[in-house]
Amino acid sequence: SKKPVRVAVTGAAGQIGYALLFRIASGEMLGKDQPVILQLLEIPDEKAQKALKGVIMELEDCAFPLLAGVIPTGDPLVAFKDADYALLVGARPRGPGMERADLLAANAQIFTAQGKALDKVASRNVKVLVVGNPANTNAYIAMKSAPSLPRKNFTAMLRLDHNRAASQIAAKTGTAVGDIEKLTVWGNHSPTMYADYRFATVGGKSVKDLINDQVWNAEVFLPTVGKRGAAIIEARGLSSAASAANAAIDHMRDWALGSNGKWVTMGIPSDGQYGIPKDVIFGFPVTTENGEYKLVEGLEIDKFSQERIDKTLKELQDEQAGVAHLL
Ligand code: NAX
Repeated sequence: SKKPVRVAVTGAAGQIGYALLFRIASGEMLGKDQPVILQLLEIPDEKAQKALKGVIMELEDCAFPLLAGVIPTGDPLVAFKDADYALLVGARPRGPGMERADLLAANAQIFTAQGKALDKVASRNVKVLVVGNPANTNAYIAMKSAPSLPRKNFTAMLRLDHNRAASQIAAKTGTAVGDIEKLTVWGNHSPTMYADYRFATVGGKSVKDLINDQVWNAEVFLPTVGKRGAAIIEARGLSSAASAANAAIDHMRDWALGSNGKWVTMGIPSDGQYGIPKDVIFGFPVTTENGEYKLVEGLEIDKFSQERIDKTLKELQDEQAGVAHLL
């Protein structure tokens, strides 16, 4: 049987953690033949560590055959030790009266420390997914704080936006969501993201031709996908958790095991393609194979799309500028 791999998860006692850990331990992320050791980070605070213990008791009670060990900790150097995968879910949420700059600064501190810890102790091939918001900028900070690790190891989660877009398109066209291909979401994980179905197909047919309604695209589809997180909070009284955990599983599974030629969306450090400056962590269409992602290049960007891409890029560059003095 295979040697266990080490999967670090931060914010492990939070609501996404609770929807995520059991699926990783059951083999849904890395395969039903891949044993895992979970290395779970929570803030050192007594209450958080106690809640984490409770989650671990439940993990034990699942008797997952693939779960080869669980390490709870309040120390990033322990959590990331030899980690093959790191899912950075824990982040500082915006509190009452907190300004955007305060939020950026609080998270810059967390992701600088975690980036440094990854740099020091993680596997040199560690695959990092940042879920905690602002996800793209947090991934950028972690990447910049880990200079001895390859830049390409750092990614941010745009997959929830991708999956939300796919679901809206399936509903609009009366098709099965699993049949939709070549969809992508450009940019920041925020309401400025640009979900782009111009290249998408369903059952071999063009989604754009099937919908054939630019007003729906601009005035219904994009706002619905962009504001979906807020709509979930409004309905549930809590932010998306199961769907976020599901997207994290999708992102890591495809990265590790391959997408079989299918396009998926990942937030990855730009190398300058599509006019996105180097190092900006941007949502792009990629395919994945043999543990590597590959950007889908050469897509035509029309005027409408360019405006959307410029807008989401500007927001990301403003966020980057807001943390530049902290790096
Ligand atoms: P919760 O508040 O339920 O859980 C977060 C957990 O992280 C808490 O238990 C907290 O103690 C812990 N934590 C905070 N700072 C930490 C640190 N420095 N080290 C280790 N643990 C730390 O939030 P949850 O609903 O689980 O959401 C987690 C993050 O995901 C939030 O930042 C949220 O905004 C973000 N999201 C990102 C999404 C995406 O698509 N990229 C979608 C869903 C979600 O909103």
